[in-house]
Amino acid sequence: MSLAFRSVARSALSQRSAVMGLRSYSSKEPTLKERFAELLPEKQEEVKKLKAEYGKTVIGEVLLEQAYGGMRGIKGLVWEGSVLDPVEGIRFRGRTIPDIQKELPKAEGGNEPLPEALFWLLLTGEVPTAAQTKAFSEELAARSALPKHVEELIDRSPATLHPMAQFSIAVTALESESQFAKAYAKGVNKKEYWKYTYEDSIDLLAKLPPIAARIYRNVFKDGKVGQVDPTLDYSANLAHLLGYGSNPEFLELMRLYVSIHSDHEGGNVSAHTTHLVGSALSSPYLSLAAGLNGLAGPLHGRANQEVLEWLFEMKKEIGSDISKERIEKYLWDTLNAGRVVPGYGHAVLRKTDPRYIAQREFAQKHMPDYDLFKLVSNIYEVAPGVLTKHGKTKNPWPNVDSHSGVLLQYYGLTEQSFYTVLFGVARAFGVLPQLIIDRGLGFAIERPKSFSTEKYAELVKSLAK
Ligand code: CMX
Repeated sequence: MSLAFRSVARSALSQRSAVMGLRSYSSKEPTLKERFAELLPEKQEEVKKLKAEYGKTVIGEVLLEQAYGGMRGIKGLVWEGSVLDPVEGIRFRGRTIPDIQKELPKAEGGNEPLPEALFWLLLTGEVPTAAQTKAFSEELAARSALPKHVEELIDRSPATLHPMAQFSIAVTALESESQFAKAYAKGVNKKEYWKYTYEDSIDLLAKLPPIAARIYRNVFKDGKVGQVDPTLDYSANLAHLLGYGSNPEFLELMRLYVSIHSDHEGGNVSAHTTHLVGSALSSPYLSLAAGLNGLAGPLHGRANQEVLEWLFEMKKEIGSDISKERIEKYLWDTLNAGRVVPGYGHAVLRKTDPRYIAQREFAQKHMPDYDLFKLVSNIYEVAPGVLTKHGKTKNPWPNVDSHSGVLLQYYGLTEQSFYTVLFGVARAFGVLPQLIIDRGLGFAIERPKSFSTEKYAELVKSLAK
């Protein structure tokens, strides 16, 4: 961390202490990197002890159908930031979405959590103070400049290239900036890996809004992108760069959106891919780019785009008749055509996704009469019954992607092929803390065992005897 930034952070801390009449923390309250460094030895010890005492304890069994079924439910990953309960949904370091809405620092006059504070929580398990959060926002703004070659690469991408492909290319090209790759090439001691992973991760997080906005402005608008404002929080800067910064409600939406899309434990495609690629000691840039390529799939993050396309097709077909009977027929048409209902179902969840609920509550507060919201609400009343009757999906309830696009449409961000990029910016808040932890705890390169069908057949027959 640069000395210049340290002094900005410290001065923000002293201002807060002066305002609140508290003792001065200016030389005491640690920065995120300092706090993580303080906590790491204890965590390393905890993991070492756990492995020594229970390393040979059996933690699960694997059925043949799981090997052929996307490894669903097999325990084999370590992920510190969040755990997903099938019924209750996500908890970030033990906290539900309403908990983080209550406990995490907010922007002045705002109600939604600041994702910067969530990043801190995911990395350390601790809620930062308002001053620490502010200092972290300033640090991110200070690190946001893009190298010229990355700007040029985005500018040269054809408008017909999907925004997610452009996003992945730009993040990959940031590899030129990797402090981890440079330190590794110089033969740095492995105990120091996490420090370079940290620096790359914070730089990368900082650069995502200008990258996302450049893609958006190039593909859909006039190609002009504003400057990051060091006085604004991360989500406000993201909104400003995209061109929607003048609406305070949209700023709040971005804070909520980035927070709830950040982390969803380790087994989902984008999180697992980032973690897997990082395990080969690829830099955070290459690791996140790999994760983004997975997020771009229609069964994962791109479902937020698919939902809108499906809603528009439905509107074209059913016109103004958004009665439950008409919606039910359209749902059956989708299913009978051998398609999935986008935004419904989940590999782990077995109830309505609390991320859906949080967005629904936001809509009820800010856009109760919006026609697209009414349509989505009516679908919510009908689709679980239809999917249950259809009898295939294990979870007939809506997931996060079912609602996010409607909120963006309301505020005028109508280009749905961009929506997964916003998800990608948010996902970085979940997967980068884990990459830093992975290197801090010295996790091994991932290499599970695979067999051919012939070999599995031999194995199960011999076990069945
Ligand atoms: N509509 C129709 N059929 C569905 C369905 C849906 N929404 N969800 C699951 N099914 C089907 C599956 O395709 C599968 O069919 P086959 O047996 O013919 O292969 C069957 O039901 C069983 O699937 P499952 O065990 O319930 O679900 P999976 O864990 O395999 O898949 C998911 C989970 C999310 C990919 C799936 O529910 C789906 O395709 N949903 C629609 C796409 C979507 O919304 N994705 C976003 C998820 C959240 C995110 O990652 O962002």
